[in-house]
Amino acid sequence: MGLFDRFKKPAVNEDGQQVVKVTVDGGYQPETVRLAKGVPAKLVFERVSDKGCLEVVHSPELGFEAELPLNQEVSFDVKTDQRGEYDFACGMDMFKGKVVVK
Ligand SMILES: [Cu+2]
Repeated sequence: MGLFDRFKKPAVNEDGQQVVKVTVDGGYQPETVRLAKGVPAKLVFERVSDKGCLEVVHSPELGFEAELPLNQEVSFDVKTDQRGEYDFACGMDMFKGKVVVK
């Protein structure tokens, strides 16, 4: 990995899971979540404002769909056994983010 690579390793919790927080505030921050292949992972969404139409987050590719109550963390386990890019989006697919596993 070069000096200018912006990949930051996600924190790993006591269960050995990569944990990435995604703040939902008129969009997804970060929009791109980078995960290391082969390490169990968890995405933690927290919607902190009413901006946009982001009450629901879903990902057919990653196999989750849920409502995001304001100011509550909602977590999903994410498989990392295959390299690839996997999209997630609001209920109407207007706001998008993605998970990159490599
Ligand atoms: Cu929407």
